[in-house]
Amino acid sequence: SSPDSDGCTPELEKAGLLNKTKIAEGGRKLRKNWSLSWVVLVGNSLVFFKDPKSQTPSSWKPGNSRPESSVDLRGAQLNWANDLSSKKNVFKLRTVTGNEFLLQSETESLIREWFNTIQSVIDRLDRE
Ligand code: I3S
Repeated sequence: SSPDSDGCTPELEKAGLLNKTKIAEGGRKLRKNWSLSWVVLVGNSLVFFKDPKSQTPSSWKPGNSRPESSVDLRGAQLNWANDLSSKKNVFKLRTVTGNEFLLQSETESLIREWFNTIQSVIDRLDRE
């Protein structure tokens, strides 16, 4: 059986580096500020960490891995959003609370995997 056969530990679905910017907070538009983010999809949440490589050596410690922010995927909406950026391979994630994020990768196959995996979590939560 799997190490999580009791279902108590949220399963890590995916992790990797993506370009990220928040574009709205509670429905209010924000100014874009793209940065590279370490993105982790675990359980019902998408969790963002600062890219370790963008930090100074002295500021980066393994125990320093406090998430920057976390997004509840229940009721969230996912849409391709190439009209919202000059960058390619961009999608928009909108939470029920009206927070909106753009996520982007130069690698099309990679961003498609992220889109599909996040969408499958949203679909699973919709069915609950
Ligand atoms: O959608 P926008 O406003 O054209 O987004 C661009 C700007 O946010 C720009 O910063 P400032 O104009 O605030 O200095 C960013 O540097 C660009 O990356 C934004 O556009 P893209 O097309 O990269 O999402």
